Amino acid sequence: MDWESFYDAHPSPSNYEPTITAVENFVCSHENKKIVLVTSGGTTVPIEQNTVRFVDNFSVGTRGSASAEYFLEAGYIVIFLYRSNSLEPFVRHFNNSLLDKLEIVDDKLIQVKNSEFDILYPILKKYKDAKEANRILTVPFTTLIEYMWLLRGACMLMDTKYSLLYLAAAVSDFYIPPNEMSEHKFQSKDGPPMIALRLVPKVLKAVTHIWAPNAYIISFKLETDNRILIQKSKEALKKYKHQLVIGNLLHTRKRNVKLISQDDVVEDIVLTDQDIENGIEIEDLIVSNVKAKHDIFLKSHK
Ligand code: 9Z3
Repeated sequence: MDWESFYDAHPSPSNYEPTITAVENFVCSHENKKIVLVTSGGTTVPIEQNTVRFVDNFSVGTRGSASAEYFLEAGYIVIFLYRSNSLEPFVRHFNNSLLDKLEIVDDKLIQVKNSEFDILYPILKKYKDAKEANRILTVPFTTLIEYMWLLRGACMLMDTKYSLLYLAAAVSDFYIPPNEMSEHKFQSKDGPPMIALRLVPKVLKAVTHIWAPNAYIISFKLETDNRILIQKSKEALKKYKHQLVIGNLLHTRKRNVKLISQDDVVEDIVLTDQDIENGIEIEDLIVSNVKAKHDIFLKSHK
């Protein structure tokens, strides 16, 4: 199925209109400023219409949520399109530990423990500053179909050279069309369910050629076999003609990525053990590199 038929066959999710209107208002309020769409986390593929079970993937949203923070620091306006319940910028630092950082003073007052202040303050300050200046919009999705609609809608609103599309979400290649799904929960008494997965159409070509041809576009390539990572990344660049592929391997993704550009240059970003001990995050280095590339792009597209 091609991408046009995919959108024809799968109507927009119920909350699509208000969500995309919010994106449009946000984009309009930041005209001619550098703005990035960060996609983050994995998509779910329901296997029953009344969904009890779904197919998911490993992504927890570290790449996207950390990158969104560094983009804000680098002066970008951020649209964070993320899988509901995956990691979010700023909040990610406290996901399971917030309650341990607080103490009850008396039955009218709760405060941050003294020992936690220096950790919490800078993060809370950046969060509040970004929120108060309306510099970040967070847009959740859960299913593959929700993601596909929101990606298209957001890209079409961001078709300018000031836009960076940073497509870090782990998007399923396979899905079950709703009309082929069982309506109700599978019953074990009926034996093992037979599930036929269909291919999800590749939409990157539509992103680069139709929806946002003027934007600076970065896709991510995930592999588990080191021997094919660079070759597959180069193939994607050739096929979709966008600006950059960031390649990574499942097990080393937090310490090594490769940036592959149209001129066939491969840049390696590697964190040492020392860097990791010092709390350096690879997304900090990725975002600085990407920002420099986007600045050059902007200069050459005056
Ligand atoms: C990535 O490769 C991201 O870096 C990760 C980040 C998903 C590995 P985490 O969320 O992981 O920090 O746990 N994203 C793109 C994955 C993807 O689906 N790419 C497609 C492919 O490789 C192309 S668009 O075929």
